[in-house]
Amino acid sequence: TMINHMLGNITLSIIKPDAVQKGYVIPILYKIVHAGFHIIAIKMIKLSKKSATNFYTEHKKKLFFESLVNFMSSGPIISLILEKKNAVKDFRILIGETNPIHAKKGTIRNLYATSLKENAIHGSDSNKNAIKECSFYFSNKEIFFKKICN
Ligand code: RTP
Ligand code: MG
Repeated sequence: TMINHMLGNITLSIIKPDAVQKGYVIPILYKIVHAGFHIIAIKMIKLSKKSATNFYTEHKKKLFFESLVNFMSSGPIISLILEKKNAVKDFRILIGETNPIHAKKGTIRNLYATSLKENAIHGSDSNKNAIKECSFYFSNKEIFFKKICN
């Protein structure tokens, strides 16, 4: 399918409930676009506990899992598919370390995150997971690839 052809050039991002609630959506989107990422899909949704559990299933054995699921389902989020060469790697550089204490100056987590849990933004951690996560939030009809005619 189309999305599989984009392997290496797309990533899935989520502006998390803390950042949405604090009014950081526009400043964060501005930084993302300014860094050269193309928004090819976007939606505002509130995850149920069940969908948050499914999305973070790889972490289900971790001690912080329940707290993570509660947080991610606590309010609206913005889900995004971003297109750029080397999207996954470059985006994780743009957002910074998971714990904002360790996030480099000027990164999104340095600017907008408040704690390890309320860390403002998500970015896929591998090209394979990016494809999986994009399909979790978006159907083919909701994705508008830049490189390819729609
Ligand atoms: P994300 O998946 O949200 O982009 O974050 P990440 O790759 O940088 O970090 P990951 O290890 O995948 O963890 C997912 C989210 O779980 C929360 N977390 N809490 N020890 C803790 O309390 C702890 N560790 C991680 C964070 O919100 C992290 O973003
Ligand atoms: Mg992760």
